[in-house]
Amino acid sequence: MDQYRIATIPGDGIGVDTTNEAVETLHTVAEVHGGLRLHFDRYPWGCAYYLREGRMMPADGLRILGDYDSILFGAVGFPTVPDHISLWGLLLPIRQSFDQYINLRPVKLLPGVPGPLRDKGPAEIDMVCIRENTEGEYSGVGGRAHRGMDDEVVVQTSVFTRSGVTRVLRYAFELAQRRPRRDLVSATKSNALQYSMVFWDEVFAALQKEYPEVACRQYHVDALAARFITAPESLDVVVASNLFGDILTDLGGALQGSLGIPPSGNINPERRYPSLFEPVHGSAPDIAGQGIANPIAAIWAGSMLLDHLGHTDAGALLLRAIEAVTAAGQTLTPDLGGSATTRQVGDAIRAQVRALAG
Ligand code: GGG
Repeated sequence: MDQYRIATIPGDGIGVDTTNEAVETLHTVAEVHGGLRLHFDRYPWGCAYYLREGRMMPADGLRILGDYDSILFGAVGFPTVPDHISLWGLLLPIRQSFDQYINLRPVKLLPGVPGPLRDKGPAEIDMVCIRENTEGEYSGVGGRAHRGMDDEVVVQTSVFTRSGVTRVLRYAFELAQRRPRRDLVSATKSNALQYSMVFWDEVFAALQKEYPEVACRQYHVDALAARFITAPESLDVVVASNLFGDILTDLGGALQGSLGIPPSGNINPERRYPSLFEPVHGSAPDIAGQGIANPIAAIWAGSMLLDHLGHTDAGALLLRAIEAVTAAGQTLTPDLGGSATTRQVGDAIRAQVRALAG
């Protein structure tokens, strides 16, 4: 029996509802699998915690999380706390401290889900985006001086290191090499960002020599955003800096029919630290507490977690169960045009897990 300890941080808003469904569904997968035991500990950190304690997580929060095999995260952010306080108080310190430098985000239109693009179905929308996750525009370097004065000055610095850029691009080459199309696209903006993105492009070009079998292209990120819409079928693996990747993958979520669908893995490939799995979506305060949030992104994040733990059979089973529910089209939340609740979609996926395993 393989046993794993998983920390769950449901966080804020709909993160609570969708994480509950993900945990229950992972229990179901473990039950039908037979050789897998998952133990979950729940940490109620987030904006409500901040209002009580004056911080988003306890001072020893990272030490606590460091003992787990994996982390399942919901969402962070609520109107009661400024967004930069909540994000920098919880999610970004975890990504940086645990060196989760890969943010893996599949962009795949699931069967039965009506995508927003005419003539582009599941065969055309099926790529993987890799977002650099610990530096770049999210380095957190900068400052403000002369606050509120006429001569106020604000600096926010992007930091790109050779080791940081090389490792994320290498990961992208390795992934592209393992996929049948062997195709890799890099997002740049080296016409305007003459230091950081010229450097990014140089490292990309140097690595190409090591992976001659991978076909490589690069696009300025604005043109690439347009390509996501006009020709998504031309994209297989896309690699981007932290902010570019964040923006492109929200666009990717829209291509998938709803931001309630895409998952993401914040991965430390060397496994020196636990990796964190979460839906791409945020806390959606407008529908929080209504029980109608789409749990698919959180449950799919659970499938990625199983893959990362080495149980790719269990991860694949869970993804097949999600696809069976979307293909049937009968139990969908309002973001996908249905009227089902979060709970009903979770139940439908768990029923499919049992049916497919049996
Ligand atoms: N579940 C993801 C989440 O809560 N995201 C909130 C957010 O604003 N994230 C910013 C980012 O990933 O860059």
